[in-house]
Amino acid sequence: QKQSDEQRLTELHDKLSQSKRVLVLTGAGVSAESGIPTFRGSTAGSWRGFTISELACPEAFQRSPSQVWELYHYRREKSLAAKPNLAHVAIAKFEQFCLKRGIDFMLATQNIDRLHQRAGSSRVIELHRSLFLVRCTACDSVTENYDSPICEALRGRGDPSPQADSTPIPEDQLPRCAGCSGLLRPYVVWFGEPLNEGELSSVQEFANMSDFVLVVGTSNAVYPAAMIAPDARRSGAQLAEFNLDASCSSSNDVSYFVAGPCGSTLPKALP
Ligand code: BJW
Ligand code: ZN
Repeated sequence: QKQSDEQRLTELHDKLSQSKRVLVLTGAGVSAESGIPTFRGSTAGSWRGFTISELACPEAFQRSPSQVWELYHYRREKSLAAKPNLAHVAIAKFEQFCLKRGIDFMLATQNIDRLHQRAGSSRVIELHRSLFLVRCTACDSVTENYDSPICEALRGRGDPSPQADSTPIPEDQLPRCAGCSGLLRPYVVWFGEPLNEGELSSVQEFANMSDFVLVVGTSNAVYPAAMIAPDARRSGAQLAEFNLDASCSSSNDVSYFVAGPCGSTLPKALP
């Protein structure tokens, strides 16, 4: 069994080097080995006992901008302190390999932590945007923001334990727009909000013309990202999936399922 797993990996490695077009689609599992908790599955984190769908929505921000900012402040600081792991590095190296060989390559991630870019990936489509983008709720201007902390009132806040101080921070002390002083929000894609249509369709088109789609560290529970691989499969792409847990498959028609931590499996599979 062990030997045949190795043989499958070698076979996948060879097929990838002979491909013309490859899409890599990643989710939270790719950052798990950097110490960033996932949303679902055995590596899931929790924040004050809430589920992600309770807080990652416009209604939660309307109800309590302080609470939602505490959560995103916590995740910004955690991501800034984290380092890319061997899976991020293997993907960045694979992009360079593809560039040299004339293989068309695209990386689309659901992650908002920017660890792919920090590992050296240069063309990254951030389907759910980024922890380091903010948008003004008054004038709609979007800016990049790496301040740590993002505002003084959030310093030391955001502790994930249910016993943490959750006294609301007054709105005028939350992150504000430099232009119009309106309230800023994290510019990530919350439930019920559309993904960037142009970016999504460019990923879908690319996927549907790919020889291979590599699905890495995602539970495939969130749409429309969860449709990309099964759609590509119907258009003729082969799927290779990398997950700790075999029950997370994106499609029942995966050519290669590689179980295990992707920081160990990806470096073996990717040329
Ligand atoms: C490892 C590992 C290791 C661990 N190695 N593996 C169709 C059907 C039903 C519902 C819908 C539908 N279409 C739309 C919806 C509604 C909704 C939705 O999908 N709901 C589902 C819950 C059913 N979708 C939306 O609302 C989307 N918007 C939309 O559709 O808009 C339509 C619209 C059009 C026009 C006008 C208005 C609206 C938006 C979805 C946005 C999701 N955003 C979040 C949070 C925001 C950013 C943030 O705070 O982070 O994005 S949700 C959260 O889940 C986050 C993630 O990107 C996303 C996906 O999670 P991911 O990456 O798969 O992580 P996990 O934790 O689920 O899985 C980790 C996996 O890794 C596990 O499998 C582990 O086993 C594995 N793993 N360690 C390898 N070391
Ligand atoms: Zn503004």
